[in-house]
Amino acid sequence: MKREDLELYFIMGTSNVPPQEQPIYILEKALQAGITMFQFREKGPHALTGLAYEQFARQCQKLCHHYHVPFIINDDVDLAIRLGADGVHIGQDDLPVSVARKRIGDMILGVSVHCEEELQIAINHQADYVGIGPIFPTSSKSDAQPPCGTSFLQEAHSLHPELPIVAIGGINFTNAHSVFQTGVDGVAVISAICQSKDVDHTVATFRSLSRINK
Ligand code: TZP
Ligand code: MG
Repeated sequence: MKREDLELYFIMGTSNVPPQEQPIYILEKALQAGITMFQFREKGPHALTGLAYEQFARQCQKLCHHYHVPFIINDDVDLAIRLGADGVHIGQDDLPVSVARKRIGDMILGVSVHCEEELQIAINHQADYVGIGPIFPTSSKSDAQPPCGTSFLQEAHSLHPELPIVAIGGINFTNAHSVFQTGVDGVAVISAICQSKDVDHTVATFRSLSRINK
């Protein structure tokens, strides 16, 4: 993967989208507007299952492919292999990084980390990038750890300048600048895009905030 792909990483599942909206349309608007990576994260109370889950994943994959944006699957290594996704993202409660790496070969592997020890394990097992967060309070992940602020981002980036890092959790226009200032490669967002009244404007604003700090 290119580290620029992390600049504006959009994550979405059915539960993240307001009831009057169609998830696939939000993804298409976000792709048209210029998101740089997409993660399929089908979790929570209204999550699809079975065939509907897989069909929705395939639809999202097709759209991402059309816009040349990497398509990453959250947690579900089997689905990622079956679909030939561009990559997988796992957290600390999923399968071990070493096992995921063996199973997916050279697909992109992203790992959520919260401390230096987890970071080092991810690096040792050839994670392609790490996600750090929640940086700020978030209502999109019910089992999120307490917000950690930007200091660990700064530390991780200075200790491992070669490692692609994306920040996640509660990131919006007001606080994105403080995140980009740490030198990380990008921001991952759910609600900022899923709940946006103007996805074009939202995407363009995040991308210009990123450029200001380059
Ligand atoms: N992991 C840590 S925070 C989070 C995930 C998946 C949710 C981010 O969503 P939002 O709406 O951008 O705060
Ligand atoms: Mg997970």
